Amino acid sequence: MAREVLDAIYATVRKHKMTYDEFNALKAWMIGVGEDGEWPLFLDVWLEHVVEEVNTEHREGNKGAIEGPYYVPNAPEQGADGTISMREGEGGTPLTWTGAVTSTDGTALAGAKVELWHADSDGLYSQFAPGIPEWNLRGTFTTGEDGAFAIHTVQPAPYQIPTDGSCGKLIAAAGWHAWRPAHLHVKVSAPGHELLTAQLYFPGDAHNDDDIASAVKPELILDPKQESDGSASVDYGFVLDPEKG
Ligand code: MBD
Ligand code: FE
Repeated sequence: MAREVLDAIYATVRKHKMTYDEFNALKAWMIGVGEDGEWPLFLDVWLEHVVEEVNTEHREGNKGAIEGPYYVPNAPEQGADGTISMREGEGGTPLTWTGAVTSTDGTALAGAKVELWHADSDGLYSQFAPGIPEWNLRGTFTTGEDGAFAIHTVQPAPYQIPTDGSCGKLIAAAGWHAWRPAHLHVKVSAPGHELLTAQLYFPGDAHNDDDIASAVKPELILDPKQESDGSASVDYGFVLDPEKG
């Protein structure tokens, strides 16, 4: 693949007759991405969605989405019906999310893991933004005998790619915007089944149609109900593909 990537770059250089000023700006920018620690962000925002696409197109079960740069394994276990770790007075609309994990043949998957991580109501992730307790809004839920789970959390805010780093410079130079719609990240796993990495979105978000990371799919947009107490509730389950033997 390296040969083909380089050939594609040569074709672009020839087509646009890249100047030395442009070549030197490219070098400085790429060095800056490394200095800013933004290669994971760059690759996940602008490349991962195609990798996800070609690796999951065979699936009959749930649609997935990119993992992104902020997953941390082994988040605290909260059982089949539990509340994610959060601060006293955590911002955001409380959300109760119920669902079940099943196999493509409809069998309930007991003991399946639903790992959930998401931004807070400022669009920030624990373990990556300063000043947020470890594991905040990160948890592992395990389905009961009926494959069901109930998760209590809060709705996240939209996420803005940092504008002060090298990825921000690219976005500004290209005239793009820096936003991802509000989203919940999940990894859903069960023995004998393919790991599902997905994201769930909220209806009406301004960036569902133009996510900077190109990771929204219509099947992944939730349909929450507003409850009289000001909270929201949603039912959304996962269908996992059995591993091919
Ligand atoms: C995120 O929160 C995210 O999910 C992705 C894919 C890229 C940047 C930030
Ligand atoms: Fe994210």
